[in-house]
Amino acid sequence: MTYTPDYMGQNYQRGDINDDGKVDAEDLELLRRIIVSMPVNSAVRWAADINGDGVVNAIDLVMLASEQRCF
Ligand SMILES: [Ca+2]
Ligand SMILES: [Ca+2]
Repeated sequence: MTYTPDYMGQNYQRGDINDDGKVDAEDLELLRRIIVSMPVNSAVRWAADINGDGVVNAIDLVMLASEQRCF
């Protein structure tokens, strides 16, 4: 099953993984899940790839977390 945000088809903002218009702890939690195993479509994957290197991994999580100061 692929995660599809509520507002599919709109322009994604990098880091705003659930596409609700803000980057917050919910996006951080989603990014964690994507890294672990959650399948997502290419638009969501793009939004989750914070540093834009084509891979969604722990580096993106750290970058997003540091922006959110969650750690
Ligand atoms: Ca968001
Ligand atoms: Ca990345």
